[in-house]
Amino acid sequence: MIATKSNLLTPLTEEQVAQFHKDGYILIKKGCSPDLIDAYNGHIYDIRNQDPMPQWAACEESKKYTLRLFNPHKHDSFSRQMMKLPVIRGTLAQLMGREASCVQSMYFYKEPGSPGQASHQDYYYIKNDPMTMIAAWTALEDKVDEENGCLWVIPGSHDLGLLPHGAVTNLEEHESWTDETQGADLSKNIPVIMEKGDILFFHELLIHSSNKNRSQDRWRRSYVCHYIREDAVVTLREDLREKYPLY
Ligand SMILES: O=C(O)CCC(=O)C(=O)O
Repeated sequence: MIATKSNLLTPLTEEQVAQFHKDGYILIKKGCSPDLIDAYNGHIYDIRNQDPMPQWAACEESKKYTLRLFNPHKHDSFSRQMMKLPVIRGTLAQLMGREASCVQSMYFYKEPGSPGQASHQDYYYIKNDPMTMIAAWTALEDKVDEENGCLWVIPGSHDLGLLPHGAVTNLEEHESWTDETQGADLSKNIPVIMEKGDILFFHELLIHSSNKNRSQDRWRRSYVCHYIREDAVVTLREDLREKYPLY
């Protein structure tokens, strides 16, 4: 479905809410305008193009535009605005039955040749109570597909509960420092092909992953934020306790 101005705060139909609960995810096409995304990509580039880089974004010179930038929403007002786009706020409120708060953000550069993330469930990394977490994954490239390392999901896998996670098995494809879901039927994985401005919402127990960016020259930038219901709390991660409202 396409978000229009009139339905930004209630973008989903009842069928789509039901589809999210059945599949564990829902894709909103053109949730964010391409102009805004171009401006945001330029802004993120400028952050690390400063000399010196701001303390919160500092990294080795050679890694300036690689992999991911953690929690820009905590330090950067443009990232906070992108975190609380009306269409995101509205979708989350419909899915959670109440307003959401943001607890984590990541800007992925995922440059050509860079690895993806092995299959996992987000709840494994971010325990929250009551369990209400949903991610919003915004595509920041004209095309995000199998070649440049799109997201893959196993529809309905959020109904399996939390599965054990262990060491990553395919280091050619995936980052080594994360953990991988064990016992999942990976033959059920499907790619989520997206265009600039599309936003994928997915449940904290949905098994998802991404592969290496195998393209020659196509980046796979994306902005991913994790939200919990406004009355919920992150329980174990001290670093993600702070909640950022969407209004
Ligand atoms: O975008 C990716 O490659 C992985 C993102 C992801 O798994 C997540 O945000 O939980």
